[in-house]
Amino acid sequence: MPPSGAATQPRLIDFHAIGDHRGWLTPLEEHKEIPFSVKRVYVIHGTLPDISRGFHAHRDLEQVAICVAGQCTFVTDDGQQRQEFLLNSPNQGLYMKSMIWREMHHFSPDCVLVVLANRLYDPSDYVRDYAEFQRLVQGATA
Ligand code: T46
Repeated sequence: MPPSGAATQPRLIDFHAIGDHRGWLTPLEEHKEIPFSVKRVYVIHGTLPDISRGFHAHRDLEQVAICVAGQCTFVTDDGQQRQEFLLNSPNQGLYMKSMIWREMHHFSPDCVLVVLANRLYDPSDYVRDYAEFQRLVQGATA
């Protein structure tokens, strides 16, 4: 049996890059490399020096974040455990399910972060207050 909560922990997914004499191609298909149907894609780029982003959770959203150029770090928090992930490869994606607090730090100037999501943009899905996030996750496990 996996430890309680393990299924909802963020995790890195390794993609398979196809190489030939021209370089590399990394295919991403829904329900294959990406564990959900993709409804939305957004790109974070040109992040200014010493800027951090995120600082929220989502009530009902699955996402895979892929750093296709440069690097940045993600700090994730499920209310009990904080984890840090370095994203620095187009061949790896960070998979996050709902109710994971996330912060993004240490963007390199060339960082291009592509995020695939299973739902359209909905501002009401965001939990931007950390105390409220803690209340919601603790309520869910009580
Ligand atoms: C997340 C992390 C990894 C839209 O209009 N449509 C969109 O699909 C998104 C994602 C954002 N926006 C608007 C909302 C704000 O006016 O773009 C602006 C910046 O969004 P936000 O401050 O939420 O960006 P980050 O970098 O803090 O967070 C983003 C995602 O919003 C979030 O879902 O998980 O990247």
